[in-house]
Amino acid sequence: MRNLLVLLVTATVSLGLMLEPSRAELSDVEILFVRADENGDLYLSQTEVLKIAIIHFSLSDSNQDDKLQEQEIGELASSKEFTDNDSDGDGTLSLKEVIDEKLNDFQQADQNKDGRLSLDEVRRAYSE
Ligand SMILES: [Ca+2]
Ligand SMILES: [Ca+2]
Ligand SMILES: [Ca+2]
Repeated sequence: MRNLLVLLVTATVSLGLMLEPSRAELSDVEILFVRADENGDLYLSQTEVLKIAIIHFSLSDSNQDDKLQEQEIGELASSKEFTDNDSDGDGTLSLKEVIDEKLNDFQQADQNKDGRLSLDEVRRAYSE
């Protein structure tokens, strides 16, 4: 799950107008949530999660070969998660491998199985 969230939170988070000015500090989870919740219904649908993942995939794929090499995902690659997600073992992550992982994470995080993630569910997944 952590991998999903780290992937979603880009290095340069600029939320600007989307946040209430009174809240000085938002946790990473809240920032991620607001960014991903495109229709603003306070739930993350699979589509919303995958959309962010796909956008992030193309942003990370700097040599545009439709695979993520270790050097393209930086710190993430040093973890066991990289090798776990690399299901065909070619040393890179394809978009399909990334999406499979996201869907898997999504299902695990969706504790009440209503097909969407509430902020609480995302928080819980994040803290695991
Ligand atoms: Ca939503
Ligand atoms: Ca690449
Ligand atoms: Ca749910």
